[in-house]
Amino acid sequence: MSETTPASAAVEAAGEPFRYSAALAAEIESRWQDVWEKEGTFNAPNPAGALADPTAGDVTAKPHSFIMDMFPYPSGAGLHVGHPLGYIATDVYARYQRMTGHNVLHTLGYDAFGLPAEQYAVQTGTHPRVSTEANIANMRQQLRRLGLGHDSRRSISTIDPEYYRWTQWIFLQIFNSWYDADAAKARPIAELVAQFEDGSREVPGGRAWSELSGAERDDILGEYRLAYAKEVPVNWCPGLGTVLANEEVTADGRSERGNFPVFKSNLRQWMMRITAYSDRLIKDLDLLDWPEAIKLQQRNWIGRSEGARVDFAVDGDAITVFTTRPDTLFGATYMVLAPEHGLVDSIVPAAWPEGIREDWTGGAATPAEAVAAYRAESAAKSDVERQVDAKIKTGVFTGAYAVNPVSGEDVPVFIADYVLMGYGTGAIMAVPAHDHRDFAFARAFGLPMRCVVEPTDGRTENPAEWDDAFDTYDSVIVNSAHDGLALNGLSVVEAKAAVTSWLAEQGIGEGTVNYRLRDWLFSRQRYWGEPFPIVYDEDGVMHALPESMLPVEVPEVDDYSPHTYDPFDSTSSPKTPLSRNEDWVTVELDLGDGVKTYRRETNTMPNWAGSCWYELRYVDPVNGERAVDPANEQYWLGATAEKPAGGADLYVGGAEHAVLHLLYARFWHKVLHDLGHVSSVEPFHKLFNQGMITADVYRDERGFPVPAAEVEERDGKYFWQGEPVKREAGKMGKSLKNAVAPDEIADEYGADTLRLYEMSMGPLDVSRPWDTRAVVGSYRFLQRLWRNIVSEDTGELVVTDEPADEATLRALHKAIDGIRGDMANLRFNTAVAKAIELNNFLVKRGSTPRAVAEQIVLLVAPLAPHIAEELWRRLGHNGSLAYADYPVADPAYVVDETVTCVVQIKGKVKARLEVAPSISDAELETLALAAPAVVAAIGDAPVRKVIARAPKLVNIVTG
Ligand code: ANZ
Repeated sequence: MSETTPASAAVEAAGEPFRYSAALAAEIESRWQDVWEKEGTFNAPNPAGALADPTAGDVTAKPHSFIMDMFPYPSGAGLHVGHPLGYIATDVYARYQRMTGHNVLHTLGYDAFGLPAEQYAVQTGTHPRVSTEANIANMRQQLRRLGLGHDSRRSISTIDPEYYRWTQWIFLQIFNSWYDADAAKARPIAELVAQFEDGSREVPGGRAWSELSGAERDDILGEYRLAYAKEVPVNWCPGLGTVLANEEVTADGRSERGNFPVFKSNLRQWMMRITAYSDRLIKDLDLLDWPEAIKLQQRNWIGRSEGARVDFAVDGDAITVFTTRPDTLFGATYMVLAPEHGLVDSIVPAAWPEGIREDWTGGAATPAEAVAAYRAESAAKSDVERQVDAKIKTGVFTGAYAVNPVSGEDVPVFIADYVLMGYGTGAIMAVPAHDHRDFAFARAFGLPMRCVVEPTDGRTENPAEWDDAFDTYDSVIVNSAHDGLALNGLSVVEAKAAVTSWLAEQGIGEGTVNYRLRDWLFSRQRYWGEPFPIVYDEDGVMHALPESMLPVEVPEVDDYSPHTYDPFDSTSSPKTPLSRNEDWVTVELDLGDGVKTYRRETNTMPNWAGSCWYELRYVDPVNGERAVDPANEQYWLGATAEKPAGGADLYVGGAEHAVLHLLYARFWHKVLHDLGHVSSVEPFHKLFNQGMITADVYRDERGFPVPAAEVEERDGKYFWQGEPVKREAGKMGKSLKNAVAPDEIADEYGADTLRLYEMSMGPLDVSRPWDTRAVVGSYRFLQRLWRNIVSEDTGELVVTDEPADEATLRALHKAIDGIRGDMANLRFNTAVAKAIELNNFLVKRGSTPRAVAEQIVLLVAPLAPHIAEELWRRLGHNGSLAYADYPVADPAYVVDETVTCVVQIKGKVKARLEVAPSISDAELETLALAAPAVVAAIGDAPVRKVIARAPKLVNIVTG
């Protein structure tokens, strides 16, 4: 490295030879980034395999730390300053960890399959791979500029065939396994087949395994596999030609993208049996160091409810309901089925019963017509919309009556879309007196109500006089006795138990646990995703491809667009983009019984797939033999006393991933654990959610955002192109025209300033407003730091060789002590404040002893690594400080200085106390009165007056 590079020569020529300017920062930064890259400074050695480093010694003997960010989707818009907040924070932490002796794994990959690239391809004809790779290259460049210390050898991208080969391999592991509820773990499907074969497990349907055809066996195994294909109700969007996840459907039942109608339709889809893991996904949260709010969201999402199943007889059949309140069974005065419920058609009578209320029929001539019309209406609504309280009062009577099993009364059966097919059994017993939705529905349809839980809030037992349901658990049962069953006087809890066991005795119900969590819809009708490693033979029987045939690569095609239909044609069904490639779809393969013709599965995996296991690949990114070598997995992710379930040491990302990604990744990890592929039970030990960077949004009179950068302020009012605009707080982004690019700030001040500013804006987990004008504060700090060490005129060092005096050592060691604690606990904003304080102390002092200069450089190195490297070198060190020891405080200088306080009694000195200079009068008085010498001197004499003059004097008057 030469002293004067061409860039710094240009700076010198400009007349500010050695001032820390944007130009100097730019030169230092790019030079150090090159050094780091060339020397592989941030490459972390593995214990085994290709990334093992024989020169690194025994890495297993060293503490290690695996620090992860939620990896980005490489969008074409590039980054704004809000994106790297978390990446900078993890980098600061990773650098700190390296300097405290850890082997640190820190890298960043790309989550690169997904719809935007595919849509861009449809619009422009650019292949999604081309645009995605260009976006990745651009983002890499933007991130490199920030000086992030990533191990670039480990930066995977989910679209690399060498990566998705293993995504497909994991799919096969999941496909080829089942959940053994008795063992509470996944096991290979071959073990289930062996049980069916030897008769140790009864084959569903009662026939012998050997008598079944291949297709019949497939059907049975499909009921067990953890990945299975099944006809399920889905959100079908003909206008987009694809099935959508619930999250992609708006509250009014339209596609979030494109605003097309979405219909509920039954289609054959790939599913993942995540529900098998419900209990473990809840229980193991206790082992994780995650924000409580996120744990709670996961628990609620899984939604474990204890209750009962109850059969209501109807027309020779039975409707089974799920209820969490079996204690209120006597209060069930009607029933509701989800419109899609399978029993509806068979219970509907040919004609309406005599004297039927007109509003129960929906105006239809027959029950069948009423049902058909209502179904069509509700198919157009999303689940969210169906659950909105205000809209629950729609429904129609089916014309049928069921029998309440405890009271023996006939109760009318309705269909209404506030009951969802996907929850419980898709049927409810309605207890209007004690359930709010049922109350509203009963009021709307004039249905009877019976109070069965004694009101405790002063209301009467007559629901006709109520405004709303009474839903307490904390009361006793009333009006609930008939034949052999009497519940009156029992508490809710007692009554639940009594009813549940009575139902079981009668054979018409049982206690059960229900989960809100559904199996995961795992197929998409898209091009730009991982193909499934599945083919079908001529009989339509499904075959998993052997590992040797992976990866199944995304084929080259001319047309990526999904086949779309008339947006309102709910009877259409999707045709996948891949299915149009006959050459690819039809294959000749030898799957062990000679070459045969097969058809490939043409759905692709959802974009969640790649992010379900990337922590494992970071650990062993170039392994061609397996997804991850157990030795490497065990080393980086294995369980320890501090992380009982194992997992990455730190995972930083946005709280918006509280459920889907974080549940899916946990689920895959557990399956792989059960099957013996990984030792850890959980993927992420500590989770941290960074706050968002917000920014002012300016809107014109019509409410449209205007470019924030062009707004002028005059007398507290805001104007854009002369017109007044309104200011509000908002998210930073392109759509609100308030995005600030990191490159802009780096150009103006350097990347170190940007890093420092982002870290100093506030606590990491709190959202913070961006203020470009405030960035200069961080810049000035770095300038002062530079000036304390390097002459702006000559470029020579200005540090002195004198030893540091007591006051300087105190300032230094207090800063070290505080900053270490802040670094270890991700409190970077206060770490920055302490570094600034120390630096200001040195400014006031007028000169900087070399030993102190070295320490402050090391202290700020994780935050502003380029300037620190440069100063370190100028201070005479060779090579990078990335692995230098982080300063350690000398406790002798950390304890507060003390002053001597004199305690006098009646004017005579009786004791001397060493106290903190900041002590208050009251504290000092208490201390003085408790001092043994003082206690002895006072004896029995009454204390008349104490005058404390903190910190030096206490006068006690006795007698
Ligand atoms: C009778 C009853 C009486 C209920 C009462 C509640 C209060 P959680 O706790 O969320 O699991 N339910 C069951 N299946 C449903 C479905 N598919 N769609 C809509 N609602 C459904 O909720 C369980 C309760 O939600 C069940 O208990 C059932 O109403 C309703 F005083 O049964 B309950």
